[in-house]
Amino acid sequence: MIKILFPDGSAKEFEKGISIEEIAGSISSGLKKQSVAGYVNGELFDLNRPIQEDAEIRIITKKDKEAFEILNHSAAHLLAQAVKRLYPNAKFGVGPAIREGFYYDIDAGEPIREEDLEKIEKMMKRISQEQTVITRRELPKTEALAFFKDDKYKVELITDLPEGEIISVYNQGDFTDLCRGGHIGNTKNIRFFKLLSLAGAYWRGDSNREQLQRIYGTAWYSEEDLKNHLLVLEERKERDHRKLGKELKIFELNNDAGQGLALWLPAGYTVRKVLEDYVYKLEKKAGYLHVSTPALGTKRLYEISGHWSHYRDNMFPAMERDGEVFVLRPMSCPHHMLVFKSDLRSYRDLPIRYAELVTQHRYEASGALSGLERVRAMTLTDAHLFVREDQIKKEVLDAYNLILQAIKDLNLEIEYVELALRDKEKGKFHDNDQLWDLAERLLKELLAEEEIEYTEMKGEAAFYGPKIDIQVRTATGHIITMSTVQLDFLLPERFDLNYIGSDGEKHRPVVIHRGLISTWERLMSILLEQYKGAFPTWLAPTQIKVIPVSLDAHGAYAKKLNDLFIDYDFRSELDMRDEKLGYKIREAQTLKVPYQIVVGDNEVDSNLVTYRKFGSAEQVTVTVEEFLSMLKKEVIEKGN
Ligand code: TSB
Ligand code: ZN
Repeated sequence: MIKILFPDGSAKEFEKGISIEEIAGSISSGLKKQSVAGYVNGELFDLNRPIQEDAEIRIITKKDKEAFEILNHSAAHLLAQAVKRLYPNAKFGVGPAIREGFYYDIDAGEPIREEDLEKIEKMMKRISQEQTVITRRELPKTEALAFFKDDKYKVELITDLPEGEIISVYNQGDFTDLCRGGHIGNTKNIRFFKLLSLAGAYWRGDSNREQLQRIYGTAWYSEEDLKNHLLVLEERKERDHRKLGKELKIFELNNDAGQGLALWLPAGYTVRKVLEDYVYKLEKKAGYLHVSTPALGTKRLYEISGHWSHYRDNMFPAMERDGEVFVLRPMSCPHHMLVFKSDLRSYRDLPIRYAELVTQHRYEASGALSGLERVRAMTLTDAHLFVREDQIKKEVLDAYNLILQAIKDLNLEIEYVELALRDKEKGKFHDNDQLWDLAERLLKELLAEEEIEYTEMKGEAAFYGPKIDIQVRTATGHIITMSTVQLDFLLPERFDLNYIGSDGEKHRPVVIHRGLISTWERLMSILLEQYKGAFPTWLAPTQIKVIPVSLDAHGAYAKKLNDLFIDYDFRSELDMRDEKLGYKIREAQTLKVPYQIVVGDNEVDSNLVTYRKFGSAEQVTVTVEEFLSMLKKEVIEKGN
């Protein structure tokens, strides 16, 4: 007999060799149905694995978060088994569970095509219906190597395992895989799954090694859960800014222009201009001064700042002409330091806040590029604030609040705030401990005083100082930085910046770097995804589309309206093409134009405007004056 201790502190005796499944069954048949695995003395055990000694156990049920991973890991095995049946020469890399499902890296001996996924999925269903028991076996390394001798990838994985480690394999009928576990007890329990996509993946992530094919899928415990998840995926695809950017003609990426070097199309550029004006006014009200500095600088400038030693991997290579060496700037901070240095400064002049829409270039790895979200040429809503030490907290807070204001005006959702700190172990940061401690302490104090919730991220700081980053979630589910406030004691020292204090002595200012609403590129990706392409009226590339029912009968009045709207500074377009009315309306709909105005007899006869708001089926008829004042109010209030 062995003694089993439960999480609630109770204990019970069982026959040696009892399994989690049997223990669950002895408690209730409901629990048995819900259980998927268990922890035995902290070790993950499959349902049917015999327990040989006294143990503390915790039963994992379908509701526990581990359960999803166990199911999806098992689904990966099921996928491999199905592939092996269809492609007998297939060899397998790794097949883990991931956040929303699973994948398996496969060398099938011949290319698997997108349309083959269906037949693989069918085979998985068939194996599931065969109701094969999944069992674990442990063997010594030499035996494992012999067993997998025909699969070079598995042989490599086993060879890399430490000597003496127990190697476990899982068998389900005609298929055995190297695996740590845990698993579902029977293929019949993997019922609700879907194969999603196919991608290339290098063996061990190394681009010099074999290229395998990665099949992604997802598995759930109920049909409803699976359905809901597929809906979420569908919705995400619809929201992806790369798709929306194409449909709405916002931007273009062309490999001849260069990877990550985006072209702004007329509609995209229009939105960008509106945002430029918006940012300019917002900053003017907050006491910023606007400057303009070049995208090219000497390499020397970036050696002085420290970018060349700490940030060079992110820069395009230097270029030489007539003995002078230049770089495309990755950041504007050094230029703004020189702007500060262009004059003598007194304590009464501070704070000085220089803002610029900074065009800059960064060498991002080609694999990291993603639509407009991560690019190589970008224009940042940048600013550098030069402040006295006694002004640090107020200026950081004001900058932070200005960011919040902009985010509110844009109606964007923040995922969370991050405090990015240095990681001493890593070499990419400047090494003055005293300055780091001071800067990090000040930001932490400020966040605590203002009761701002945040997550700490070690190692994510800039090389010159810690940052407060505002994070958003993208349609594909990952997190990116939108806005940032950064505290920097280093660059003022590197550039030997001074101001004359009230004591008549020289003092060092402190620099605050601020990214207001990211770069136009990243911001556009965020806006497209969060608005699902439907810009609010104040931002919409085209705010009004005027469509006459008949060109002859209504064209003249339609033109009169369109001219009037333009005179009133609205972005209005007249559609006088010789196309069917239905076609024109559908097109305005696809472009998500906020106001569609269809001009017919009624409008011409009584000087009226009939509009339909994007997203609403209702047609509303008003006087021209009413329409103008309604729209004006909407734009000023940045409403929809
Ligand atoms: C705020 N020197 C500071 C500046 O003064 C700076 O450059 N900080 S940064 O490196 O954090 O970048 C500022 C912002 O640019 C980031 O918060 C992010 O929103 C945006 N950004 C960074 N890299 C890219 C990229 N490759 N593509 C698009 N946007 C980017
Ligand atoms: Zn900066």
